[in-house]
Amino acid sequence: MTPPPDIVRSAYVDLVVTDLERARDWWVGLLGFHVQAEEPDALYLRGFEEFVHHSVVLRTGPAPACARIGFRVRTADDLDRAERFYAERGCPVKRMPAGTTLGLGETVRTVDPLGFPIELVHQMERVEPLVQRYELRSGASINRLDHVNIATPNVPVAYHLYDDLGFGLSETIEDTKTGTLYAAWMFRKQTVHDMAFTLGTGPMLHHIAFAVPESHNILGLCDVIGSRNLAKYIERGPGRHGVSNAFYLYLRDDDGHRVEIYTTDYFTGDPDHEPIRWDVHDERRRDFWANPIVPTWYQGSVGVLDLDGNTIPTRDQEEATTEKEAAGPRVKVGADGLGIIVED
Ligand code: 4SX
Ligand code: FE2
Repeated sequence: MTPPPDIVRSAYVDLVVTDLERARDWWVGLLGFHVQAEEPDALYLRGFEEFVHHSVVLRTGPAPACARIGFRVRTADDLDRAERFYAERGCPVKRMPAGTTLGLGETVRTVDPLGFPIELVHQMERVEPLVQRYELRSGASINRLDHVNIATPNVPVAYHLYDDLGFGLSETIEDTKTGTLYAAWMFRKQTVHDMAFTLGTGPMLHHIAFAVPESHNILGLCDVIGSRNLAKYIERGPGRHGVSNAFYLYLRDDDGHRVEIYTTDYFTGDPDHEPIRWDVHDERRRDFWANPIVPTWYQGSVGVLDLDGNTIPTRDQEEATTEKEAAGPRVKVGADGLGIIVED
């Protein structure tokens, strides 16, 4: 096995939207993303602390989907390592020449063993810093892409893949008695996560999260949403996460893409950093104030596309299978084992 590519961070997502002007009103007009570039069928967006071309591409298409999840790698050689890493695992791999996507150099595209379309890039176009262009900020004052959360029917398999890719583990939700792993948060950059895994029907994109400066930016966005009578877009929160300690809000756009606004998690870069393991029965794990989580948050996700743009079929979440669990009530694990309990 070759060494994995040196992934610096999760860097971008390419999303399919069904009405680009409606999406612009939401992503730019309401949330406050900066439009770096536009084409007749695409918008290239970034936050104000991003120094490269984009962290989101919105492209018009027939049905909402996630076309790609992008990772930035440290050197051009890491693209070769990426090609070998995924090929060794039986994944289709395609090299795309520089400029295939506006703002990106050469990339490696694959569909990973979990069924997700992953793209790795080294060279990204550097653009004008906007960090202190406060007069341009609006909405939630979006700073940067923080993480991508994927829904997958088998979280341990996802954990092992990203462990092989050199990701660190920051937090888990597990049944400390049976050892069942329900969710995991993993990082390359030195924060709580670049990728997280939610147990559920997959492969599907669960959400993408953007860091904003402070919790008041989230509360301010909520007030604007209230004033404009747009509360239908709020799915969960605002609140304080147990896992990650971040302050959060989840929104769904008109196509069902789930966007988390996220702020003030913690540093994970010490060499002896230890993961925090939450028991699945701890009511504070997902909301530190123990507010209940709306069921749609566990259920709704958006499908992903293969290298030819076709929707990848999904598998349902797997039911708990350990011996101890089999002896008790049958538990559907999509809701961390608690929300939905199926009696035999
Ligand atoms: O719901 S959780 O508190 O487990 C959580 C969800 C923590 C951090 C996240 O980024 C997230 O999406
Ligand atoms: Fe998140």
